[in-house]
Amino acid sequence: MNYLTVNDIDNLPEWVEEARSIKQDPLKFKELGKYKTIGLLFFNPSLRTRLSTQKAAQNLGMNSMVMNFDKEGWALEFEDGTIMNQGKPEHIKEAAQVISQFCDIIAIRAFASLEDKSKDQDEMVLNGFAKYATVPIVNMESSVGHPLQAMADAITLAEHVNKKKAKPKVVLSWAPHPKALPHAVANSFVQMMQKQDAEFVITHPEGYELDKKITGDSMIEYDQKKAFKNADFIYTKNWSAFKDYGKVINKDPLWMIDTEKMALTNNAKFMHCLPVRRNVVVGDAVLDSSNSLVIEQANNRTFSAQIVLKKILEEMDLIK
Ligand code: SN0
Repeated sequence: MNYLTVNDIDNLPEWVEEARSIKQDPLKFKELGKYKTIGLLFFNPSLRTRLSTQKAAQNLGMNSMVMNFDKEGWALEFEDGTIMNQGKPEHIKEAAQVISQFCDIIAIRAFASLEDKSKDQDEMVLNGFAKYATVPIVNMESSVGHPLQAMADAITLAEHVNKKKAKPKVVLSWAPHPKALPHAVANSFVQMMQKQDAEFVITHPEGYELDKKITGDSMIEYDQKKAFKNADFIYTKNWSAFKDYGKVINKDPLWMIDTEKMALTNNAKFMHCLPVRRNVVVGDAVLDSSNSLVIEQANNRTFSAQIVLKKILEEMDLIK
């Protein structure tokens, strides 16, 4: 079993429930991963993903090896049939098979280039490893998705949902940012919300439509204030344009999340995957308020990774 996208979750409510029970007793399965090794390969920076995945592995009795591949590894060639007389010394074919000799699970972080849309859409790095590795692969944010974040978000929503209300209103809001950012977090959040019983609305300025193949029938409201009306959760994230691929077409500061906008909601909880740029994406007063769930979201990254690793380890045991 690989964990490449949110669609690798076969039953979201069950996974959420199990993750919440693991959170109550994180060391319950501390023998499951004994003498097994996870390799964490980073092609981009990380704080939460690296530490929470290592922590999850440790809670399951696993050993973890971290490699900052962009700085410490050989630059990898991914194209088939290339004459390798340029800058890249090693091919993914050997690299993935070799790492599989040392690791029982390989986890990979490789952000979108935001330059080459087709390579990004094809998940060149993640799928390169998935194709040539001989062990399970876990996505720690690829070009298209960040399913460990989405799983943590699902746990956080479940913890804070008002059970008296039939369906929570959850809004995914774009917010301004100085840099071009990937679509991965937003994509996986949308896919996860499509598996939830909720009123789900996406709001962003025109031109920031996410990939239609992902948003499908999800509701898009271009008026941010209208979208915020009666919302129970505001999930904020910046992303660059998808159509005009990787471009920052608008930095409108009026889209920042502030207390006035939060006042339009049903006393909504504020969510963000972090890292977040204060007073650009969200105002201090919102981020520092008791309605902000960002620290708990980060905490839940451990239990998100732990449920994923547990499922993979259990399947390995079955196959053996
Ligand atoms: C990443 C992203 O996908 O948007 C990782 C989020 C988990 N975020 C950034 O790269 C932020 C960089 C910045 O300069 O603010």
